Amino acid sequence: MKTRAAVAFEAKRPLEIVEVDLEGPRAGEVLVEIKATGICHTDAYTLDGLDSEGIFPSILGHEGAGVVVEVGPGVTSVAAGDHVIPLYTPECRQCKSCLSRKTNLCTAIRATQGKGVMPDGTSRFSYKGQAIAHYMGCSTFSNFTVLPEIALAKIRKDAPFASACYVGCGVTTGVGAVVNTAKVEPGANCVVFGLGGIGLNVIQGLKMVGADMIVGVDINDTKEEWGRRFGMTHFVNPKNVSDVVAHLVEMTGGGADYTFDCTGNTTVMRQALEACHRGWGESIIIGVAESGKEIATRPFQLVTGRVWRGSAFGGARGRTDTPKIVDWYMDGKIEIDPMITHTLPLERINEAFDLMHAGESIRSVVVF
Ligand code: NAD
Ligand code: AHE
Ligand code: ZN
Repeated sequence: MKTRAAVAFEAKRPLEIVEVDLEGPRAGEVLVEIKATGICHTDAYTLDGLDSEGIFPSILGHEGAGVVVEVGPGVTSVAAGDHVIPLYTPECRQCKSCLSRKTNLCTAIRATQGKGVMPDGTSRFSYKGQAIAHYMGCSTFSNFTVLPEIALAKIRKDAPFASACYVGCGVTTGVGAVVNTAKVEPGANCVVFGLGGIGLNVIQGLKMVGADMIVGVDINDTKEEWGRRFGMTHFVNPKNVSDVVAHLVEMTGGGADYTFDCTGNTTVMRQALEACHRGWGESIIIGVAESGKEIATRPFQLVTGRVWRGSAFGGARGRTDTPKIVDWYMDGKIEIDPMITHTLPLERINEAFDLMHAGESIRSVVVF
């Protein structure tokens, strides 16, 4: 079939909206009509050529929601008409990682996913006879896409696609980092670095679990109002203080119980670790750093009890946890709608990247 898609033909070039060819689902695969997709900073980072796994040409997008159109042979867990969220972190429930119960990082199809192909090693997308790579196993910047069955979470049908899509990455990543990765307890003092589409979801997760101080740190002063809107209690712009770590340690009475990096900047990651309380403070790295960047700190920071952790997709087990997060939204436990600052048609998707780079959006959503 033909489908409209925004194709990344080359790094650092705007996406082009073209009609691509899409092959139907093979065994264990599902054809999905994408109804809405968010634009995450990770899409921008890959388009900017900063992703060591970046492949071109490819169809980016990993924060979608849609409807199952057709299932391939052997598919049993979803059927035509089901509403689904594509999962860049699938959940096979059979691999060593899934069975360990220690991680959400299912390894069943990670190798082929990273190479931009389906588990059988081939792409379903092509343009003028040339294969186009899938992205993070999702490619939600296409009106129709094909995914492995294990990479689809079935969600309730009354959830609007234009907000449910955000659960496909940003909401789950932020709220999940609090609930699943850090397991923040009521009364904790926390610091969130970077108040964008992820950081604000960390903030609303912290408020939900009853954190005490929720300090937001951002170089963009316009983010203060956004942070307070979702539960932030204090704001710091690092440009206004001489030593941001010392300032945060002082503010939190010796250091934070938990800090979260939602910037992807390795200097900030160090600050986040060093703003933790001696003896027990934990820093969660959520931000994705540019290819080639490394983190550093004095080992003494760890010797004296600070802990560095990472969190991918908020530690959520996609097929199990994502539908529950959609329920939290539908039940009013968490908010999504106010964070969706811009809704655009596919033809204007490049504006979403411009808005993000200018710090003018929280989340832009493309509605097909
Ligand atoms: P965003 O662009 O919406 O927000 C980033 C925020 O960080 C902005 O408000 C910006 O002003 C702020 N910032 C930038 N530099 C800063 C600095 N030096 N100090 C303080 N604040 C600074 O991006 P987003 O969509 O929220 O994504 C944030 C990061 O999380 C990205 O690196 C993205 O790739 C990553 N991410 C990771 C996961 C995961 O599973 N680990 C999932 C989604 C996104
Ligand atoms: N491809 C990059 C790493 C990118 C990365 O860390 N991705 C996060 C999700 S970001 C979503 O917006 C993730 O889930 N990572 C786990 C995984 O298996 O990819 C690189 O450095 O090569
Ligand atoms: Zn993302």
